[in-house]
Amino acid sequence: MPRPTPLSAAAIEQILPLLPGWTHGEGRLHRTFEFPSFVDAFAFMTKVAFAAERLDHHPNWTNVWAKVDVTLWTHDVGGVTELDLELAKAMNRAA
Ligand code: H2B
Repeated sequence: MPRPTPLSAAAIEQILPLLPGWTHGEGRLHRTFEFPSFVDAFAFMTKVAFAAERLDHHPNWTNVWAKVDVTLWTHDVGGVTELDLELAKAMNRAA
């Protein structure tokens, strides 16, 4: 399958209002999700795991108790692509 191409910083900034909570910098998208409990955070991560598998695109994330810190980029092209936007949308839906 052909790999997507990195989006320009200007294109990402234009799309960002459609992705509440996400910020952009240095070729990455970032959002911190906070939940009422560890179980809620883990349920979110489980939902997102299935979405990530469906997309064949996976988040870089860390979980500390009820917080999930997410950074998205497309590793093999070294920037943000449509796949990251799709995964960010899926994460907002899951939260
Ligand atoms: N996820 C992310 N974030 N970046 C990638 O480049 C990537 C991925 N590559 N998930 C996928 C898997 C690739 O390894 C498979 C073979 O398509």
